[in-house]
Amino acid sequence: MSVVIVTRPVAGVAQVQISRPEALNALNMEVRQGLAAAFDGLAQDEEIRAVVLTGSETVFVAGADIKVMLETQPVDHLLRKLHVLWESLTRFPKPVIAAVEGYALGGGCELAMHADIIVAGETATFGQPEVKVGVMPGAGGTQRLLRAIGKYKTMLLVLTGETFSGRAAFEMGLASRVVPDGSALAEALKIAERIAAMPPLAVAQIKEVVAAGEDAPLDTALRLERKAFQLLFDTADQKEGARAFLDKRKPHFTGR
Ligand code: DAK
Repeated sequence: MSVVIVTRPVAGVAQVQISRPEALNALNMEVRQGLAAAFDGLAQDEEIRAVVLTGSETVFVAGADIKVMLETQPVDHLLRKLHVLWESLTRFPKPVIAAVEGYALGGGCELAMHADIIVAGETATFGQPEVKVGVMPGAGGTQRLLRAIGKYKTMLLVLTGETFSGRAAFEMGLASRVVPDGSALAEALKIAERIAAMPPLAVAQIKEVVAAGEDAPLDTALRLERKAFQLLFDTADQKEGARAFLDKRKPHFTGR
C-alpha cells in the first residue's frame, strides 16, 4: 500500500493523504518522493483546481524520520537533494489546504506551512521540536514561522521546542481556521470545493501574487498585483463573472 494516497473526493478537488501509521507518518524518502510525485502530477492535471493535504484523524506528520536522521551524514543531504522534492510543493500553482489533526511536528509543521490555508483540529499539536534532537528546523521552519507569527513567538518556540495546540495556532495566526477535533478534513474539503468553483486563472494569479508579495518590497508587490489584475481582463472568465453578476445568475467559469 502506498504511503501517499491521492483521491478525488469532490469534483475539481484532489486529496493527498500521507499514510505511514507505524511511524506516525514520519517523512522518509518514500513519503517525500510520494508527495513530490503527487504534487507534480496534480500541477499538470487541468481537472484539479485545489488540493487538500492531510494525514489521519490522529496524526498529520510527526516530523522527519528520526531513525533515518541517526545515520545521516552531510553528504547524504547533498545526494538526496531533499530541497528539490520540497520544491514540488513550494512551486505548486494551485491552492493547497492542509487539514491538520494530531501531531504536526518538525518537518510535519513545516509541511503544513507549505500549504496556503491551514485548517486545524482544536487539540492538534504543532511545534518545531528539532532542537530537542540536536538539530534545527531545516525545511523552512524558522523562516515560515517567523513570517506567520513574528520573531518573539518564533524564537520561543524554536529555541525550546515547545508545542502548541490547534487553537493556539489559530490565535497566533498560523492556522487559518480551528475546528472541533475530527472535522478538519471535512472543513478543508469544503473550502477546497469553494475555491474549485472560482475562476482558476484568477485563483492562480491571487496565489502567485500573495506568495511573491510576502517577501517583496511593498511597491514591487503592488506593481505585481496591478499587472496580474490587468492581465485577468484578458480572460473569458472575467467577462463571464461580470456578465453573470449583471444578469443576476450564477457564473459559469471555463478556466479560459
Ligand atoms: N521519526 C521516526 N519514527 C517516529 C517519529 C519520527 N519523527 N515519531 C514517531 N515515530 C515512531 C516511534 O518511534 C514509534 O515507533 P515504534 O517504537 O512503535 O517502532 C511510533 O512512531 C509511535 O510513536 P510513540 O510511541 O513515540 O508515540 P507517542 O504517542 O508516545 O508519542 C510523539 C507521539 C509525536 C509525541 C512522539 O512520537 C515524538 O515525540 N515523536 C518525535 C517528534 C519530533 O521530534 N519530530 C521532529 C523530528 S526532526 C530536512 C528538513 C526537515 C527535517 C529534516 C531534514 N532537510 C531539508 C534535509 C526535519 C526534522 C524533524 O522533523
